[in-house]
Amino acid sequence: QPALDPLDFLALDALLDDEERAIRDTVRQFVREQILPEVGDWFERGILPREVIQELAKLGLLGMHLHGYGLPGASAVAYGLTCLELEAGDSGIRSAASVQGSLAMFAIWRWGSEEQKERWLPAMHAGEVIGCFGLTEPDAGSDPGTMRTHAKRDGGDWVINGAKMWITNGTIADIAIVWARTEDGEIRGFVVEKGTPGFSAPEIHKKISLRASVTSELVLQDVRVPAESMLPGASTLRGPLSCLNEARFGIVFGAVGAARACYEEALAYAKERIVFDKPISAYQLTQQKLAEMVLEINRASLVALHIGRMKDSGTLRPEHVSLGKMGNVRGALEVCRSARTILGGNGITLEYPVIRHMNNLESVLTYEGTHEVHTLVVGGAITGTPAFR
Ligand code: TGC
Ligand code: FAD
Repeated sequence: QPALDPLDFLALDALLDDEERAIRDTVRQFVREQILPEVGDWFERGILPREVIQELAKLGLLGMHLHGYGLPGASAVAYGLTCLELEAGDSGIRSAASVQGSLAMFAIWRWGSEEQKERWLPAMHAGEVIGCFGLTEPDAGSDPGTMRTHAKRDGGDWVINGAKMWITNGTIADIAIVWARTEDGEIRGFVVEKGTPGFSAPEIHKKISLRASVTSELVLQDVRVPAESMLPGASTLRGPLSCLNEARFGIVFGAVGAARACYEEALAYAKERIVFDKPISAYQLTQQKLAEMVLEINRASLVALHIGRMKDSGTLRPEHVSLGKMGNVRGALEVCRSARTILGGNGITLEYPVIRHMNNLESVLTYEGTHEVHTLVVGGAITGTPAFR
């Protein structure tokens, strides 16, 4: 019998096809060569160099799961594996890709006019235009239906007023998809270009999570945009929520990447660190931690892969994605926290990736629907009784 692979305990690699493995390996190599040597420093300095997004574009990863308009049309599983490998680098890198492809591009791809699609999608895929997605507001996060940002018709234009909060890529974005309520109570999406008078995107500082990611406010004061900048297909909350399904799907996979990175580090460390004359990997308590990590990573990988196959076969529902996000992000946080203890004092420095991943996952637990929101989505689905209100 060949030895068990500690990095693929259940031999899940065999569940992927050659193309999926090839995409995964390409992204994994990119992360090893171009992200891992730098990302601790970016995290410490609180920056995400714009060139990183250009590199993601060169690999064809931005909007890779969409088709038409020169987009690759990759499978959901291939996109998921890409998110997994990017997040094994840092949640901020996966965020950059998922905001561009699953939120900003998807909003235009799903709800935009032909002109909007042709104008923006190829340029966004090429990384020439960076997008952000503004749904959350200072007083409307889990309940986006209470948004205050509003758009008023004025001749052939719309005039938008309001504020968005916690918007990934806001400050570096060339266009923002801004969701606003119209006078007749609809929820509409608008493409707002950087430089439009009255529009600004100041960066949010002092974060201690997702530091290798730009997070911003969007401020809109009498921002006048032409009628053609409105996405014609979406008129209710279903518009933005449909985009969230896409990004949440990426997180189901991505969280596994963060967990795997912490487990790998903890395993290597445990085998080398000598305490009381033995490697700490030889102690039962450490082995229990490592065994629980392997269990969680394999369980989460199977859930992610199954959800990916459901998406590819057209049977995936938003409630399934909620279950996946709920379980996989919580599980990844447990893995990372446990890995941190194995590293002892070294577990709290950026010399090792573990506390960076652990802190990042606190954002991942909250954004794209909090753990509680997804719990209520699943609870509502199994009982038939919505409990949000
Ligand atoms: P509810 O009355 O249930 O629904 C309103 C309309 O939306 C439809 N809908 C969905 N459509 C598609 N996908 C889904 N998942 C949907 N959920 C609901 C629904 O059918 C209805 O459509 P229509 O046309 O009949 O009107 O809505 P509600 O007001 O009760 O709220 C439901 C709730 C709480 C689940 C939802 O609002 C929610 O998901 N809240 C969490 C908000 C959230 O996730 N925000 C994320 C912001 S973006 C972000 O965090 C990016 S992080 C990026 C990164 O860096 O990676
Ligand atoms: P709140 O909605 O105020 O929730 C506070 C607490 O109350 C949470 O624990 C929540 O689960 C709980 N709660 C709420 N309702 C209930 C209930 N019915 N029952 C029980 N508990 C409940 N948004 C965007 O639009 N675009 C982005 O690009 C984006 N990027 C982000 C990046 C980062 C780093 C972060 C941290 C956030 C980002 N967000 C973005 C915002 C994110 O989606 C919101 O923070 C999230 O949806 C939660 O909203 P909130 O912060 O207002 O919390």
